[in-house]
Amino acid sequence: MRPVAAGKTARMYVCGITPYDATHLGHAATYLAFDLVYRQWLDAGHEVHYVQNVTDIDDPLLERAARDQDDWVVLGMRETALFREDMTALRVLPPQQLVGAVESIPEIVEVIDKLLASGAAYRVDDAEYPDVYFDHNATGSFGYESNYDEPTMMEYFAERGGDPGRAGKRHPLDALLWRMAREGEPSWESELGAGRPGWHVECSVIAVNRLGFGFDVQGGGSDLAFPHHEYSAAHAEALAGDHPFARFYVHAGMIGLDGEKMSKSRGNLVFVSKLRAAGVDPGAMRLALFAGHYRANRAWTPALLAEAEARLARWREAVSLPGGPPASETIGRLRDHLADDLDTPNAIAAVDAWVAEARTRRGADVTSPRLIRDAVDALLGIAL
Ligand code: 5CA
Ligand code: ZN
Repeated sequence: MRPVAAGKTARMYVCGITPYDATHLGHAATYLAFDLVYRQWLDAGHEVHYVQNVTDIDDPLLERAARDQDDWVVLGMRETALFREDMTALRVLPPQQLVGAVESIPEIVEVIDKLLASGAAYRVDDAEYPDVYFDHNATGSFGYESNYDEPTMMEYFAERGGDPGRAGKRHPLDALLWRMAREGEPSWESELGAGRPGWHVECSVIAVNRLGFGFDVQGGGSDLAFPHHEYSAAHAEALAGDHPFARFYVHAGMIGLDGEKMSKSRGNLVFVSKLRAAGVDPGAMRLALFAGHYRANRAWTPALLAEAEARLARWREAVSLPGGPPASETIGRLRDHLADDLDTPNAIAAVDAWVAEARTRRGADVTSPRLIRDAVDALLGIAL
């Protein structure tokens, strides 16, 4: 990430949850990575405008509600509330705006209308359900965000919510913008006809309407690099006739459990709320997830957590001592490592070195324990 001028507001959009299940450690790792970005910017003296969405209407939510004979609205509200509680417990700095898809439907409809008018969108050739699709080649620069070749795009498109086989589309990679109402599905009246929005256009519109076009960071997990972020960018770029949607696309690695990506659809989940209920300190969850680099796919294991708990105890003990070795060099290294693409393993190692010296050799600097505690709090979000 390149620094922007001091005093200028940094603008970040991070893709939020689809609230059909509780927050697991994979979600937490992604939001913690962007929390570090936020903290870096604050430390550098910037103001931050941070927006996040909640995908409070989409197929997975409806499927889960049907499975559990739950009301999809109640399910979404309940899981969103739990997510916010988990994020607060993890000391994640909240976005200034947390925006639902449903509340954004009027602005989304307006954008789809314009895309239809400009020819970037079209209705499928289907008399019963003339859904609206996006011509993925409308901008001429489709594919620049993920840099995948077409076979890879096709594979991920099919795997991650796309519908390559939908009859009536001009191209298998064209993405849904507006789904006309189906029997038994929620829908909203609009000038497009009653229906509901596609997934990518939701984030595209929510981001640009709040942050402006060409904002600094579009974030999420690496599973969103394609199709989601590619299409969000293409929709906005087709609308604006400008490029790029965001200056940096930042993707966090996937957290796995027992050799597989942790995912709601696979059900191999460790929930933040369960760990909290078991008395696990949120600082230990942070340390465990920060022990690996944010971009790396990595595994969650009980040993990782145990190691983080032991480290947290050592750090707490060291900052409670009446004195320690000087803090300034350690804080400088902590800042430098985090500024280097959020290199948390080395940032942690820098604090570890100070802690080890404080615990073994003590130290005469009576201000340093407090300074280290404040730096760890501000930069890593961990309360010692
Ligand atoms: N609502 C959409 C984004 S608009 C969505 O992907 N929701 S989600 O609930 O499935 O995921 C929320 C965030 O957590 C996304 O940024 C996603 O990339 C990230 N995420 C999901 N699973 C993992 C995982 N196992 N490891 C790391 N991040 C993950
Ligand atoms: Zn999104």
